[in-house]
Amino acid sequence: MMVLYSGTTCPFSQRCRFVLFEKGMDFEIRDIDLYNKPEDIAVMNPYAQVPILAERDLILYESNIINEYIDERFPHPQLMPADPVMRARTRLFLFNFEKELFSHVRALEDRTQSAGQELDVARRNIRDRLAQLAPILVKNKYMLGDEFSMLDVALAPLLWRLDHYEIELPKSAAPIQKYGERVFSRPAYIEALTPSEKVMRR
Ligand SMILES: N[C@@H](CCC(=O)N[C@@H](CS)C(=O)NCC(=O)O)C(=O)O
Repeated sequence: MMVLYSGTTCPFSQRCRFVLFEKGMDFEIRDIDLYNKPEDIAVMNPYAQVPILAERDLILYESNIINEYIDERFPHPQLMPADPVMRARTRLFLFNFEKELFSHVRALEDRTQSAGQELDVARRNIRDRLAQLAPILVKNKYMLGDEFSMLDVALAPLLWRLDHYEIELPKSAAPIQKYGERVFSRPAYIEALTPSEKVMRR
């Protein structure tokens, strides 16, 4: 059985929990206290971070890599597009999300360690980049069109935390808010939320 080592407030772990619940297969989630990490975390992941997925002798880390593996191992519903061109575009989008959005999430997750100015820069960068994505969601139900995909999984934990991170989107980004609600109403999304995540959003 797959075991996911997960942080109860970690947006990257949330991505993997979300995919596991979308697939509806057997798995175990082990909550890791990030302030008191068990030693085996650093043995499994040289960066000593969660999420980590363990299945027999396979150990994986990095949320997007874990999620692609789960998607290939349990193909229904398929979250990466079948077409190679769309698949490549999706990977490029995932890379851009990490570079332009989630690199700033790190500062906001580590609020006690980051300076006030650094937090403001992170908030501004996230706000501006999300506002740029809004036009895609004026017509589209999900990031890739009608089909729910890995891009929606990757983005959702950030959209869920906007209030928590004190990020206010401009009015022009209303399609992003609506899109967020659509993703948050999926049964797998709700099932994957931890009690600590449930209270992050009013
Ligand atoms: N790029 C990684 C980021 C994982 C990450 O930042 N995890 C944080 C929790 S949200 C962590 O384990 N922090 C503990 C530490 O760095 O000591 C991914 O996508 O999985």
